[in-house]
Amino acid sequence: MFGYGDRVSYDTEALRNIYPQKSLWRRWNSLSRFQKNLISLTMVGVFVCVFIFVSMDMSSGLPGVNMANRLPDWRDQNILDLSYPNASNKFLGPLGPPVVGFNKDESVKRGDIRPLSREEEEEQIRVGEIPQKKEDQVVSKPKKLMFSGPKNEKQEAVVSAFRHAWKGYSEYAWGHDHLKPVSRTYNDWFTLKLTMIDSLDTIYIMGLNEEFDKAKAHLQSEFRLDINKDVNVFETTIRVMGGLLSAYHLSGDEFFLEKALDLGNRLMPAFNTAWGVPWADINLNTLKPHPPSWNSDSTTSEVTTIQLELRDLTRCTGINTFENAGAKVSEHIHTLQKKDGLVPIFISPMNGEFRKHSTITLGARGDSYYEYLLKQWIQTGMTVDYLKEDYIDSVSGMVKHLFKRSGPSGYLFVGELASGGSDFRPKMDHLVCFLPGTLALGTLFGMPQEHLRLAEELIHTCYKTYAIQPTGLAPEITHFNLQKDADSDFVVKSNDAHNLLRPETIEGLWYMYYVTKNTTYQDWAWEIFQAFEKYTKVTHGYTSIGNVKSTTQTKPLDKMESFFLGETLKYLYLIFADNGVEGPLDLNKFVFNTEAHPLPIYNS
Ligand code: DMJ
Repeated sequence: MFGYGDRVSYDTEALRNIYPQKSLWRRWNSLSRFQKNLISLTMVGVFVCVFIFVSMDMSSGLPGVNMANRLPDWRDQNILDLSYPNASNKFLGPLGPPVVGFNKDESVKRGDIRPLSREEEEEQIRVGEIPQKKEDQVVSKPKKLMFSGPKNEKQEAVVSAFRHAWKGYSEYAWGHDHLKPVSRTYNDWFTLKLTMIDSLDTIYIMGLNEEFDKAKAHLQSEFRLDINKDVNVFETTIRVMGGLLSAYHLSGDEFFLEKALDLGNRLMPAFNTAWGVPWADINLNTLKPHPPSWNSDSTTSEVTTIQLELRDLTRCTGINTFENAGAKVSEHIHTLQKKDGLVPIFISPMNGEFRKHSTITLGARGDSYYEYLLKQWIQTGMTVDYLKEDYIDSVSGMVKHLFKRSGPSGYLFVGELASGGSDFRPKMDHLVCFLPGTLALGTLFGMPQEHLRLAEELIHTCYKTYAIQPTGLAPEITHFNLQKDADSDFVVKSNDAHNLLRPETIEGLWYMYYVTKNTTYQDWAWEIFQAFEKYTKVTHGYTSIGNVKSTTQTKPLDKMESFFLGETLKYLYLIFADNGVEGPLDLNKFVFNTEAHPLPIYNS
């Protein structure tokens, strides 16, 4: 035993044999204090660097290497679950093909990522593949389309509204997501230049060539997709990918396609789940997908409202991955049990199941699932039967469970089923007003005439939600009275009395006019347009308002949504065209995505 401070004597020779490094110790002891400190500091520095490197996300690259423009590469087996269907494409360049892979193991947990086996890979490719289309896929190459600008006073009025909105955006929010027209500043949601990209095709269709060229020049020099930002997969697809693809189809300019492809590549890791149901959000730089902070599930309408854009991207590039990823989600949801064709609004990307007891609605989080059943069927030249069948079933389900009449006037409206389908609520979001337009569109492709009759009634109800308010503008949500002897059909709670400049009713009016040629729909659209002019126009643009129930207390919310330029003003312009058909925008040739971006109809 020896105590603290005792000197210990060693057989140094023996120790030197056993622990030859002991000589290092002796050398260390012979160093000055300064030398020791220097070496210690260097070692700590090296340790810290190694630690940072190891804990860094591999997809964000090596220090000193500019990863800014780097896309996932099929060679990077360590970063993502990879599988890549054979496809050659001129846009791949040095970045390599996009990646997507599907782990079919049911027990897979978030983060459990493994490469697919050869058999799984082949099966995956088959699952999403549209028959006839294999290696010999024909790549669609658009010709530049010509639009000659407004042809009557009403179209001119809409163009000057657009110019007013665009001026405010150009002056105070140029290159940002949204204009705040009251405070004369901007708001960035995803930092993806949303208003600019959502507006490109509206600008083009209105014949505003100078504005189009200026926006394109800005995008060519400033638009980057490798931003370190979590974005919503659905919103980014419908607004940005949809906007870029549509600009490509109208202008024929390949710059827009290249950007759409870059975005498509960056979104693909979100689909890397057991059943292909994508995560709601993804970081466009780290390429890490994840659920939103408030919910572990994805939203049903979101995961089913990306297919038009992904398919179009495939048809334009020849890369099957995008269409396969979208088709896989639709095909999977097709197999799930529904309530007479109606779907709950949440679905798990982990197990691919609908969340039990979630609401069934044609409003927020449910709406465009139904819209894209029909529109995908149209886009594929009416060749994919299950889409048509699911759409027809869903309309029957709506009639059976969601359509009711209000008291005292008997307006047809669309309610919701809460608690997993057992509890009817007479509540209708403004968003539901996409439905008459979709029903009318279907009848151009042979859907039952009964759908048009329903559409006529529903668009009338939607119009009424505007007309009965003192401002002539609809609230975000309307409740309906079910009693025949009620005082009024409509009840608007103060929390629901805002108007976000949404397009759905104008959209529905355009489809109704296009299909029926009944000019009453143009008259109603003009009335609504006048109300926007009167109550939402401000010096530097148009603003959402907080209260449609008062003409003096409209409570401007200081935000101009990108869809006001992308959709609302576009549909207003279209409805005042002769017969509702603006130049080459014929509904037998184009299908509009849910953000009003026209995409071509294919024959399969
Ligand atoms: C748009 O972004 C799209 O139309 C989407 O499908 C739902 N809502 C907004 C506009 O209201």
